[in-house]
Amino acid sequence: SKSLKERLEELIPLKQEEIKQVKKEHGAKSLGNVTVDMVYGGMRGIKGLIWEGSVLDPEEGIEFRGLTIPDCRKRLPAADGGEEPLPEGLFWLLLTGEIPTKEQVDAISAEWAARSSIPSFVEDLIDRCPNTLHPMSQFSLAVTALQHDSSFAKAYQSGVNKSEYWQYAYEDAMDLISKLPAIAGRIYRNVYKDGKVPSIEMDKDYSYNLAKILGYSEDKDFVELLRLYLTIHSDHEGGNVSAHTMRLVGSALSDPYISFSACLNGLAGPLHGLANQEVVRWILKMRDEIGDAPSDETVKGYVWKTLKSGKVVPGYGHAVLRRTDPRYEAQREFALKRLPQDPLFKLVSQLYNIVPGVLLEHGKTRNPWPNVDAHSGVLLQHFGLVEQNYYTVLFGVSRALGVLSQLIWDRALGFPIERPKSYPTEMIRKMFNEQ
Ligand code: FAM
Repeated sequence: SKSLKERLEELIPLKQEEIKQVKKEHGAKSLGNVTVDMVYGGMRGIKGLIWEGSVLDPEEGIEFRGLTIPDCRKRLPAADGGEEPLPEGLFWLLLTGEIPTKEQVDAISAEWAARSSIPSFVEDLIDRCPNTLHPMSQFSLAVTALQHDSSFAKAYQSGVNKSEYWQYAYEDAMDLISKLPAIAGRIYRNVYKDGKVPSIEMDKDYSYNLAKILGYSEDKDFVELLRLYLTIHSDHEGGNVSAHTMRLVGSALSDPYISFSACLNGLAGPLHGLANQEVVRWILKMRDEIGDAPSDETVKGYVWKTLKSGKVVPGYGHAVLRRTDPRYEAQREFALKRLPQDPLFKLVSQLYNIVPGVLLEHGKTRNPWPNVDAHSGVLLQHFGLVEQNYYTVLFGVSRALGVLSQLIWDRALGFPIERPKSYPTEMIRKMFNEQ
């Protein structure tokens, strides 16, 4: 059967042709009106990006190349003896739009393991970070340092033809994804353990190896959780902060490493990927204040206290979604099956019954339902990975699959440098006062 790169090579000219046709037929049509409110409102609702891998519907949630999360859990290959999809398969799906065979997925696992070692200067760099430097900052700086070996940057310097850019972007993307467990694992071991980093097993899948390097691979349920986790956090269409940062920085032909490092810095914001850390902090604080088995009324009081002190309830709300995040639902299903009695999971469930009502009564939040981050942390806590400042690193490992697959397409399709128009407020006033 075909390798991923061979299949991609076949698909690229077809997509280039399709886009040529779409532009010819529909190029001059309008995708909608842009109001002044939208421009001040974080560009919410402005249709301004092409993103092939996934699309987010406010009601249906995320679809990866047309597959919902339940579809992916059913149809993507699982590990031998496992149930959850292997993220290797999701990566194949994101890149090609096709569901790979188990054999193709195994080939990706083997390739990623084979490319996994990191240069010793990057190890030294991570080792020299103080334990007090946030894991996301360490992650981002290690990824930047990997740029040392970027084939894309070298090819650009040597003046390669732009029709070949995607091939170098592909090689960098594969290398970078492969090296993330070694980086993420080293940061974890340095900050929270004794700094000794176990080696990767060449005949094991990506999630197993990440679990091993973190120190949790003996628990099969944890490895399964990681497979699910890495699959569902991968992609969430193009406009979210991390994905859009990747697109924007990559559009200057910055190589995949420094583009992804920028993406990670966006993910590290508390309104975006860092929310998973914030959720656990907030729940543990709640437990300290009101105990393990609080009444609904006491929980309600705690939520109101958060809102009245001018803070957000982390893990709730979404810029696009208008229902419970299917990524939350998938994690809830996992918990109901494998850890139904876990006390923190019970608190999370209780919050699910209470927070949306409070947010509705509060009356500001457009979407009162939980997002992905409301659930992920308590699952990790259950398996002993209790260091919440580390959680966004795992989100970052997963997000690499989505943003790097799109970056390869960006280069294959010759997408131009991004350059939207901006105005000062004074010009907006003049523009309309004079009409
Ligand atoms: N708690 C309290 N207030 C909230 C809220 C929440 N969970 N979610 C939204 N609001 C407020 C929001 O701050 C805004 O207030 P102001 O008018 O005073 O500025 C108002 O409700 C309207 O906001 P919105 O239109 O409903 O949401 P946005 O599209 O502006 O923002 C989020 C979306 C996700 C940034 C926002 O819901 C939020 O801050 N949630 C908590 C943080 C969080 O969980 N982020 C993770 C999102 C996740 F899916 C991810 O990116 N990984």
